[in-house]
Amino acid sequence: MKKLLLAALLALLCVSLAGCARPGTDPASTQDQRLILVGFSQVGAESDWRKANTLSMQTALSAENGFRLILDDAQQKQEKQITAIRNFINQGVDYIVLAPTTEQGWETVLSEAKAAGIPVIIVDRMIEVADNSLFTCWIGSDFRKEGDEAVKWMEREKAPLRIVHLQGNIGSSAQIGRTEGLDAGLAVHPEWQLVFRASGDFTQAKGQELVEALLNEGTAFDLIYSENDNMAYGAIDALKKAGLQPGEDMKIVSFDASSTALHMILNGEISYDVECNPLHGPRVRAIIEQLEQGETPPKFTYVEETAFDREMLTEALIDSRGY
Ligand code: GZL
Repeated sequence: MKKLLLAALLALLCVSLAGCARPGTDPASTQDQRLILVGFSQVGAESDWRKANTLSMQTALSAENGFRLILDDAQQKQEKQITAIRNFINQGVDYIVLAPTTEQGWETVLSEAKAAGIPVIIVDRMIEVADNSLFTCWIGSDFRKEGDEAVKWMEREKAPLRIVHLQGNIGSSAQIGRTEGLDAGLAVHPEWQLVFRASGDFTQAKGQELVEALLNEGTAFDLIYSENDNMAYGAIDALKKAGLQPGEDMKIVSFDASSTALHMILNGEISYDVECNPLHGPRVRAIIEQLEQGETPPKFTYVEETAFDREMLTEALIDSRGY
């Protein structure tokens, strides 16, 4: 009899536990419902930086840390991000994380997220909206400061420079800020000349294509200002294919400071690389945990970043950086 009573009590306990779902979630599966459901709209997988950023988010927002992450890869298209956000709203996620392709065009869909009562966290690049209440907070980089850092190094060259400028996706904060930095440098250095400027979409293939075309046209230049490492890799491939030695025949300044690029600094191919730190996962996890506790994280958080030349680098330092 006692065993029967105990079994009945245990069964009753299991049923009541299964009922303790996160408010507003469908008690589909007991395990899932106690997890914080996060919809993450990611730009794409266009670069080492982006892949490191995605891995950082997946590692931090894991089930063992109390999250269920729904990742959407927008293949660098804003319209795909807008669709993904609407899907997240329909799925009733607890939070939306957006790594925006560009700065403009977010009012409508973020108003829908706000109307659904879903907090939106913006990571990496910035968005331009008239109403800042459309997102809860932003964490990312100061891209203008990154551009100024690169220009400071270029000034140390103390030489006339014919500059090839490989831009990232036009309209992204990373492109806007890094381009502003270079333009500010060009404005005060009449001995610098911009001989070419175009977008390589932050991809290695496009970076190589642009520089190959320049070399085929016989364009002469002393420095490539590449707004990310993957376009710099493409530029290096193009230079080597033409029998030129990057770092000798012309210098390359890049952004992101991913491990492959830092090794290219050690071998002399890249001269200077401004860090853009992609490891936002732990930062976003901390923000969500603060919000879960009813705390208010800062509206804007800039990530501390540095820059690297050959003198600063060792294999050990590169290995210690995590991406
Ligand atoms: C910068 C990030 C940029 C990287 C590129 O924060 O948005 O996008 O610099 C990436 O590598 O494609």
